[in-house]
Amino acid sequence: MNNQPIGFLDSGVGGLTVVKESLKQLPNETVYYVGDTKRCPYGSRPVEEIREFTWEMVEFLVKKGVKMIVIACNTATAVTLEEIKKTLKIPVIGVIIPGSIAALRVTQTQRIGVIGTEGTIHSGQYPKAILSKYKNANVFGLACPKFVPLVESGEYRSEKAREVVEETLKEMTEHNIDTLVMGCTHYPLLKPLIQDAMGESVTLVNPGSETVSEASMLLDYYEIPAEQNTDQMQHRFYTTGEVETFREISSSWLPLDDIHIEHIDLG
Ligand code: I24
Ligand code: DGL
Repeated sequence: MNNQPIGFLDSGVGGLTVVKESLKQLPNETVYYVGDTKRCPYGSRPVEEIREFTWEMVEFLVKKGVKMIVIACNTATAVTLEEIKKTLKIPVIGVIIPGSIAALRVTQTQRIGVIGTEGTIHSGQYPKAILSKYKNANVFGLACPKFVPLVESGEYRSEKAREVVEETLKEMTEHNIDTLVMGCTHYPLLKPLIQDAMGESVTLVNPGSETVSEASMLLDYYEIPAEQNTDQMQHRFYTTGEVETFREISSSWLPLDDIHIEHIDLG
């Protein structure tokens, strides 16, 4: 048993989609979340910047005494997971391997699409993870740089959003895939529009929820799950941006009242 928190990190607020899964699948666990909202988005930044910023968040969480780190951001996972895993003594997981395993689990044709930011798609980490488990799979990547701004504009249910999603994914519909990995924290919010654009025959995979399932298994493997939820557990959210904006988004998204949010400076 280990009641220390699990650390989640993300480029901003998108990783709250992963935290929501954690609150559901791991209700005994305390969440410490750091979101680099001031420097968000990471998706189109140079690899060197993504590395540096991600390391700053990792070091912050390690100092807070977390027992495990979940890199909730696909872009940060793509660029840094391997070196962070090698360097830290605590377990570190990213969203790409669990998302890839889930894609192979659900596909029947081994024709898999992956959508994400430019950083994630250009890294080639999703095809690498999928092909390392099944070399005859066909993996089709597509960067969708318009999707994050669409969600962050708050208009992710609008007619305009539907048009942007449909137009962007047109190319993906030509590959005859049966499975599509939503390889970005924000895309689960666009799920209904993505499903409509791809058609009912395509199964959508949310790497965030798969990652929390993997975290759950790892907690058991290392014998470090928290004991049955005591009322003193206190989730903490740290943002490099404005606390009030973070509060609006997190309180409308997460089933928590009285969210503890602090501003921090990194770098
Ligand atoms: N959703 C996201 N980011 C935003 C937003 C949003 N504004 C409205 N909605 N803003 O990401 C990001 C830029 N901010 C961040 C805070 O500091 C200042 C800059 C997706 C969030 C996924 C949990 C729409 C919205 C919302 C609540 C929940 C979900 C959602 F307001 F999409
Ligand atoms: N969190 C990022 C991801 O999952 C999306 C937002 C960004 O570009 O920073 O790739």
